[in-house]
Amino acid sequence: MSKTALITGATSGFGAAAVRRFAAAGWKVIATGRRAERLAPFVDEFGSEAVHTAAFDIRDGDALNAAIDALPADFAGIDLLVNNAGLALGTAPAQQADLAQWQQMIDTNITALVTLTRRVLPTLIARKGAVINISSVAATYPYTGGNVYGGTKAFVKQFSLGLRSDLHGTGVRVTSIEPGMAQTEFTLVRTGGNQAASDALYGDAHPMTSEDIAEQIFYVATLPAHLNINRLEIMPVTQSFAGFQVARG
Ligand code: NDP
Ligand code: 8X3
Repeated sequence: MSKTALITGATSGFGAAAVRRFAAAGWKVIATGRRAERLAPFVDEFGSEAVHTAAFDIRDGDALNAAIDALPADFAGIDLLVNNAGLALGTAPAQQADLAQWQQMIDTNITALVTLTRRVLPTLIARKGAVINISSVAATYPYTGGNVYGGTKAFVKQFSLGLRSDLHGTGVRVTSIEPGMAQTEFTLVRTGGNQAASDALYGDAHPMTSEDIAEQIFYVATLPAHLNINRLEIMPVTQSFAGFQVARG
């Protein structure tokens, strides 16, 4: 019998590639995101028996619960939750940052993620399923302007480890995947639609692709049931670390 994955943030980037990777491998997929017009093509491509779509703003707890309540029976047995929906907004230093942008990152990357996880956990426990949370290298390595975004991803990383602990003995697996630079709509969103900034960041840098990350998600999800990767940090070869900074005078 095919397994079922619920993948958030499926309208773009990692999430869209993951929907295709899992559906192509015979999984049933629940694909979510706000842009319904980006979800519909998955049904055209894979069929309504393979992909169920639910368009809602993940920050809206009522809409989230309604989408789970409305799952067709064929899709209600969720075996894998991929908490991928998320965003960075802005690169300003904290002292100049827009508080509304900080709030949106917290609401999306943290509050919505824990709300959906809490909602789906009983099903995952009943089915000895798995949670894959998309954190970031920004969870571990601070950079200027990363402030709240990095903080939200550090939460996701630590929440994942905490879930592992709480779910001890249930057979449910939990992994925090922590990617570095990957070319998606991430930078367009972060810069408010600045295509030149996005092109400048990724240009000639051989960043990771959405398919690279989808492949890692699929790999983690399809490991033998007795194995749990706790954290998976992954970067393009072209990206590494810089040193500390010192202010003088
Ligand atoms: P994209 O911008 O391409 O995709 C982000 C996805 O999140 C979209 O499908 C978007 O859907 C969804 N999303 C955002 N806000 C909401 C919301 N309020 N309600 C529902 N869905 C929402 O970026 P990526 O694919 O790169 O990002 C996926 C995840 O990977 C994010 O959590 C990001 O932080 C993380 N990440 C990205 C890295 C990168 O370099 N690209 C590196 C490390 C981590 P829609 O707008 O249609 O609602
Ligand atoms: C996205 C990667 O380095 O832009 O999470 O923060 S980074």
